[in-house]
Amino acid sequence: MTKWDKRDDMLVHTDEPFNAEPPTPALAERLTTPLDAFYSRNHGPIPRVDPAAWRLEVDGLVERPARLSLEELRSRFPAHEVIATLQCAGNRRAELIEVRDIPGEDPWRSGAVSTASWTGARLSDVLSEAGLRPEAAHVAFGAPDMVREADPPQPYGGSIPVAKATADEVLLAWAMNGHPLPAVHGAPLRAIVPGWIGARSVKWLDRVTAQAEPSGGYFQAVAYRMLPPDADPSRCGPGSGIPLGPVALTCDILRPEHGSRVPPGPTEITGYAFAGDGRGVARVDVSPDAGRTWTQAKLDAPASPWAWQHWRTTLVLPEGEAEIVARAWDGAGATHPESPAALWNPRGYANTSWGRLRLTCRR
Ligand code: MTE
Ligand code: MO
Repeated sequence: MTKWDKRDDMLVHTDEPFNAEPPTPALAERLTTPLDAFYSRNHGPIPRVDPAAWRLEVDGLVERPARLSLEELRSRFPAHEVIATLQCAGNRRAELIEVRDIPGEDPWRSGAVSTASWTGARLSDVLSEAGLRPEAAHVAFGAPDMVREADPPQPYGGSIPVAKATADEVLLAWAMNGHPLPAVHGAPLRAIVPGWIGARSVKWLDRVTAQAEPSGGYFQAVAYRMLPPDADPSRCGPGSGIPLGPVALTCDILRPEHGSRVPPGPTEITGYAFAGDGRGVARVDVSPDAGRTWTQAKLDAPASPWAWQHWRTTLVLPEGEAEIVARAWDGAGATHPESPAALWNPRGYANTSWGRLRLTCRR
């Protein structure tokens, strides 16, 4: 085990702050990702929060502000379990960097996506006990981890609109795959915003604020926004670009591992597709020859509207170099772009291009 109880073969982008992703075959085995393989994305140092001293402040545009201990949260509100996939907006940035460099951002490969069953109280239950005022349009999340890279340095945070905050699937979670939340994943409590970019699922959550406007903090107003390709991020002020929320339809290949060598002949290809905000995946197509011919994959039924769906197919691969691609379709008959070049953006977010796997087929 390496740092933070992760498996030895994690690809660690940076130690401080800790940013690590598993090799993708580790994501193919089970619907829910084992804790030691779950990716972790951190902007600052991982705080060690004393659960006995910790309190959640509920404030802002509410009738009855509250200060809740973990015990109060667990005893006063019914516990719910939601199987949800977290995907970092920077997942697969490495492929965007191949198109054009993205200085200062980690080159995440295909492993910044994982799924867990989360247990906690519904944010909507906590908000209705506090009494949301009609002017409340957004719910902001606060955390104690100071991020030096932010401009100006500030604790991590973000917000979601009230419509999402009061939806049944959004949790204040204290458990992950049936275990108490590990420190690296936000102990004692984190927000889980299923179907939205991982950045909104704020860890070490200590404040929930109802407000009229989205969070003005760096991670909502400046980062995690889709800038136009000709923008210079260092000159883009707060509010530039498209704020990222729901995850766009995407599909990727998990096994065999990218760049590996397999014998020619029948090869099982496994991957996932995910349609973000509860939309569901209707079909996955896989091509053994970079998109000239296609075959339909066998797609698992969704375990939850908020979780990825695994798929598999067997392709007969000839000797030589193979380029396998995979794409998904949603219930509206929409699919996603073929190439990372079609999606390149200055901060390297939301690369939802076709899953692409290069293999060497040799005995
Ligand atoms: N919450 C805090 N307090 N600090 C952070 O740096 N990173 C966010 C989000 N919540 C972050 C945070 C991002 S960008 C992602 S993708 C997810 O946490 C990653 O969650 P994980 O580390 O549990 O996989
Ligand atoms: Mo992220």
